[in-house]
This record gives sequence, C-alpha cells and structure tokens, in this order.
Amino acid sequence: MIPTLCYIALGSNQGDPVAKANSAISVLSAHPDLTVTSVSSLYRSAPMGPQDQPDYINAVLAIETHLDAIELLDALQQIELEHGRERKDERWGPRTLDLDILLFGQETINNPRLTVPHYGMKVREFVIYPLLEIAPQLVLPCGTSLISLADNCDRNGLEVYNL
Ligand code: PH2
Ligand code: MG
Ligand code: MG
Repeated sequence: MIPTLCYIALGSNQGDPVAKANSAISVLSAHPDLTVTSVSSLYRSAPMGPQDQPDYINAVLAIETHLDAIELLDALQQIELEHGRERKDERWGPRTLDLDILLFGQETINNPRLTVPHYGMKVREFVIYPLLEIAPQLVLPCGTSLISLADNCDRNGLEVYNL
C-alpha cells in the first residue's frame, strides 16, 4: 500500500509556544505510524480572532501515513492532549497546541469530526506561507494552486521566528 501524503498545521500561543512547537514536531517525528517528510520554519503570527491573546507560533509539516483520516485525527488529538490542550468553547481562543489536518492526499472529507481540506487554509497567512515553503507546487483538490492563494493573501506581519 502506498502511504497518504498529508499536510498538518501546527499552532500554539500558550505556555512557551516555541518549546511546544518543537516538542510536537519531535513527537510527530517519533510516532510509529507517521513519517515526517518536511517541516517548515517556525513563524510568528498575529492572532486571528480575539485580539486579547498572545501572538502565535505556527508551522506546517508534511507527513506520510498508512492511517486513515480519522485515525490520524485521533493521533493528533492525543498529542494535543499530551501538550496540555484543553477544549474550550471560545472560538479562535488561545491554545497550548493545535494540530489541524490541512490536506489528506487529494481527498475531500466531510465527516462530523473532520472537514478536509481544512476550511480556513485558503485564507490564513499562517497556513499558506509555511505551506508554500515546503510544498511550492501544491495544488488543492479543488484545482486551486497554493501559489495563487499566496498571491491573494496579505502576510499580515507574519515572519519567520528567529531566536
Ligand atoms: N489558530 C486559531 C485561532 N487564531 N491565529 C493565529 N495567528 N494562528 C493560529 O494558529 C490560530 C489563530 C484557532 O485554531
Ligand atoms: Mg486551528
Ligand atoms: Mg484544531
């Protein structure tokens, strides 16, 4: 069986987000069911949603897996929990670690637990630019190229995070 190439968005803005991001990348890399094939730089981004929360650290990873999409979601949610994630009601509120499936191969998934492609990925600078770094030729299942999304997306202050 050929593994599925997936793209995962990582975000954190609570409790040392850089350490959380690096730890999540290590845990994903060590996971027996996942092969991490590329990791973008870490980026610092202004919060989307409520403005009374800290800036985020964001990154995107490419992984290959034989898991199905729901099994992958379960694995990602387990890693979120291990990094202190609490499920809160506030939309777009602060979070210790968020791991979102952006793309699962070329599949379109509409499941009560999971929508793929991720509904926000076409307009969020903190997804589009890290993804562009690791997959410049990417085309979404709808036929839209990532480069055309970037052409229409303001960076909104997004910058590569350097110590
Ligand atoms: N995630 C959110 C809400 N707002 N803002 C930035 N900059 N980066 C995020 O990852 C993010 C956000 C909810 O998932
Ligand atoms: Mg998210
Ligand atoms: Mg999420």
